[in-house]
Amino acid sequence: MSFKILTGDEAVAWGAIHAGITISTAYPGTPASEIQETIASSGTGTKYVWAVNEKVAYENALGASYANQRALISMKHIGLNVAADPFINSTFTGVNGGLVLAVGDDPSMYSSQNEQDSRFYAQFAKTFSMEPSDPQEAYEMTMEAFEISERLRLPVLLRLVTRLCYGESPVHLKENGKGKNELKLEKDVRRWVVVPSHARMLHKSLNEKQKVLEEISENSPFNSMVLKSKKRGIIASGIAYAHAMEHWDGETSVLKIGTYPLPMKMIRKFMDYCGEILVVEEGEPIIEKALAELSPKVHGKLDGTFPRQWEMTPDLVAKALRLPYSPPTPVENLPPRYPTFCPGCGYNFTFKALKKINPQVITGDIGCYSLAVFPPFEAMDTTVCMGASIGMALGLAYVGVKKPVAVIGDSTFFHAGLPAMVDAVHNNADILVLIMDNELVAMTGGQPTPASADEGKTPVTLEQVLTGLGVTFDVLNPYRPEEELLAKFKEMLEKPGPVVLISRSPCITEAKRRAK
Ligand SMILES: Cc1ncc(C[n+]2csc(CCOP(=O)(O)OP(=O)(O)O)c2C)c(N)n1
Repeated sequence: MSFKILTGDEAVAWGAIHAGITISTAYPGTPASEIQETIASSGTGTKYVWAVNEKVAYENALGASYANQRALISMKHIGLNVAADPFINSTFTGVNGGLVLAVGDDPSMYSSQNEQDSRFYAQFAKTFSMEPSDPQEAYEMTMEAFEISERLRLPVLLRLVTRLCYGESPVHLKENGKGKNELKLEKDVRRWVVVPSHARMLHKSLNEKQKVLEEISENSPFNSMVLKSKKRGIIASGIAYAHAMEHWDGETSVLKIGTYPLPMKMIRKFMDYCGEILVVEEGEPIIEKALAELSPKVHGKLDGTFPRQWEMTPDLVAKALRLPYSPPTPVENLPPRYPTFCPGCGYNFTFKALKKINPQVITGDIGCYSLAVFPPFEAMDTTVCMGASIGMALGLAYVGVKKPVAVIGDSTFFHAGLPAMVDAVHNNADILVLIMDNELVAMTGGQPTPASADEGKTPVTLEQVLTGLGVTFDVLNPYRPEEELLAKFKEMLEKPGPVVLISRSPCITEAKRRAK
């Protein structure tokens, strides 16, 4: 045993390494990117792949699992919307080598477009999920998740949240992890080819597995109960359990939940024992809803004891327990300060020029350039999800809006913009696509894009892709005088049909980091 101070993300990475993974696949997204970064810098030589998007990352891992290898996939919560298709179908096919999907939820949306709760996805896909309450548990659960995955032949979802991902605590590590599985290709088309006749049988067997999932949950060491006061009990899960324990009086009964499907026998026993029950959970009232059906003595988000949205905090727990707490002090009389681009970043000049051009509508996308919505630029009308800039510009053009401008980053273009770009060409749609190319994924910490030549990779450039699509394109240097930028925008906007302008300026923050 050795001992290290680790964040939740680091603990998951080390758990996976010690569980004998052969490969880790990911697409960056806060708060989960550091799982893959930890594997990359672990010095263990574990193969890691930054895939073009979450769907491909998931499929990479599923392929490895098919060959009996253990694989970890990591992404942020909304990434699972992109990977939902293979994730859900893989609960039908099942897995061979252990497959663990670590998903970082972001309550309060510190760096996200929504605060969806990934536990729903595990429920929806009818598979097992685990929710660590601290980095030690994140490490142990990750290792156990691989065991459960191989036992059930199902992918296991590890639900993480921002506080857990970035919070640090001491973790005891097992020195020698498990060795790697033997590489084996055992073909079984009745499982792995989900044509309807096979899929019907697979759904039946997935339903039959549910009892085993429940038994594992019922007997899991990650669920535990302290029976004390008969009057009052707390049921808490994940990081919310840690918040609840900050205020534990030593008398209140406590049921800690770490696995799903919920250990209902344990819960019933606890509910029979206790009077009033407070449910403390991060995200949606999933546990609370299951209990509210059993008894009216349950309090939480459904009866207004806690807010329905935003992050659970130790203060909210203290308030619910009628203990002293310190509400946040409102900051008054300060002028609003908007987040903006780094000084010297080429985005400053491109958006200044675009604002002067004043197109009828600018559909935006997700990345550093989303900040163009704020003053002084105010040059973005929509930002919905990755890739939506081009898809929505198409919709606008189809109904007669004049030359919509879609603004999208280089990584986002590869991730989800490409299919819409294919449609743009196919439908000869009258749009301008402005690709903000800073040669990496800046928003999430500088991960590579498919155009990167790092570590012996073959760069797939924007120019290659656009040439292949046969679309008219040009490259803009945003550091040129503004008249030149304006002239280039005007020239491109006058061209009929879909046109692309690549505004290229390497990320200045990354350049500084590399220089150091
Ligand atoms: C489905 C999904 N996956 C991941 C993310 C996290 N994320 C936010 S912006 C972004 C990409 C940014 O890269 P790029 O488009 O190149 O723009 P840049 O930040 O470099 O300007 C990512 C991966 C997300 N918001 N949604």
